[in-house]
Amino acid sequence: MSRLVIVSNRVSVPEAAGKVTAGGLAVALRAAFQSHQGLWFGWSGKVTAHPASQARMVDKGNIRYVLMDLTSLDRQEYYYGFANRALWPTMHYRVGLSDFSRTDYAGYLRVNRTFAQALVKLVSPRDLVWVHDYHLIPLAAELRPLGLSNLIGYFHHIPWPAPEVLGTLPGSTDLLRAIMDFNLVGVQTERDADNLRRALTQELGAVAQRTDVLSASGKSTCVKSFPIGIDASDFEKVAARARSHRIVSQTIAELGSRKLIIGVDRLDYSKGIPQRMEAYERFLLNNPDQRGRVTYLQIAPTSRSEVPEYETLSRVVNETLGRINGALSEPGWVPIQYGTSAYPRSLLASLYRLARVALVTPMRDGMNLVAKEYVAAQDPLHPGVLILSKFAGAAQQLMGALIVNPNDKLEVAEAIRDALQMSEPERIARWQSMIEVVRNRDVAWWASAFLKELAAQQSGPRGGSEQMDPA
Ligand code: ADQ
Repeated sequence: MSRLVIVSNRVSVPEAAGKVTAGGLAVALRAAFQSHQGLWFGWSGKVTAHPASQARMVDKGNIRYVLMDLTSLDRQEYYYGFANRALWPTMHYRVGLSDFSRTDYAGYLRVNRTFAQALVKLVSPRDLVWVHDYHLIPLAAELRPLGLSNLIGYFHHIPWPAPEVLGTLPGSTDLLRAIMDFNLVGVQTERDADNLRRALTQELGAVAQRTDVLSASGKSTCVKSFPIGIDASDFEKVAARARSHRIVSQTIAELGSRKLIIGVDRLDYSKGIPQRMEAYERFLLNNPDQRGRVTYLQIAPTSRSEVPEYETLSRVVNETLGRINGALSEPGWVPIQYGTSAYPRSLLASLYRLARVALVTPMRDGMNLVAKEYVAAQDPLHPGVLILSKFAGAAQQLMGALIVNPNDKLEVAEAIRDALQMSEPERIARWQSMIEVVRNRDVAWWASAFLKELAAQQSGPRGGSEQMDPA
């Protein structure tokens, strides 16, 4: 069997990740290694004045972790700058927040080139190379001129926006050209795949060879959707275990007969946290009998706090929270409880199971694993209700959720009311339809479907003659 080489912005070595970090990517990528030996290459998370051009290696189990350090300028330009201040907002349709800088873009390309130069020495001819996420879109285009003709796949974890939106970002046509150097490009939903195919056709004049395969300038690439999943059976098991954690017992004691509404998200403007708090406020204003009968717990670990837009978001969330709690609290009851800690999976699973309603209302989201975790954590005899944004990739799969437009606070408020009033038979029927998808399309399915499709692509310098662009 061919070796697997995974490349992602951050590499999470099991011991180094001893403390809990928010993010399902590490779990997902470890699933990919279950059936392959291989390498996991990327940034160590460390910044040094003079990083070595050779990577550091750590062997654990069947994985060799290969770690690169960055300079502080690299981190500023590549990571905080182009990836997180230009690409992230544009890909999430927040064009107004996108801040393009030519210097940051040059830094982004420089880090991709440095990674390619270090990586090329480590790849053997039959290895499958799988690159992850928007930090590394140019990586295959940097690897090809160094002579790497292996099959290279790319998975895009965040939304791929409509061509008109992507087109607002300077450099986006170059990124599309770079996409053509991957043999397979995986996205979360059919909508994302359609957006990317349209962009390749409109901007590069790519021609469809087969339904999913597009060719341009002698290169061809396959664009397909592979909705990412979670380790459903493990999550179900963890959630069903006794609730021994102090925070869980305290939550149960404090709730009494109140119903729990839960939100769990990285503190990111794409997640719609202030808008969600205001929708909950609208629910309380429209249903005064519910005051004191529900508690909304929002867990939102801080992320990317060095990026100015995230600092602003943190302030807005705190102001919104303070205003709502100040206006609506009563003796013995606070409407919204808010925490920013990262929690172990088992604790999150127990809290999901306690919650009658989950509010997963991002303004845009590639998939949203919290929605799937919430479904997997439910008690099959007394499941809760998922309220899910139509703009999360998960909404394409979880039809049993109450699907809402997060921009419409009244609609979300009414969904909260309906969820709290929903009969048990309806909750069970909706949950059963969702758990089936969560189990059948789990993370192992996702990794193996992608890798199977990658291995089925044609290798060689860039496709055989039948895939070449006739033009
Ligand atoms: P994220 O934007 O990080 O991922 P999401 O898919 O919801 O969003 O994953 C978040 C993960 O972090 C979940 O596994 C959740 O349990 C965990 N998490 C959240 N809060 C936590 C806390 N307080 N403590 C511990 N863990 C916490 C990106 C894309 C998504 C896409 C994923 C995977 O933005 O759209 O679903 O990648 O492809």
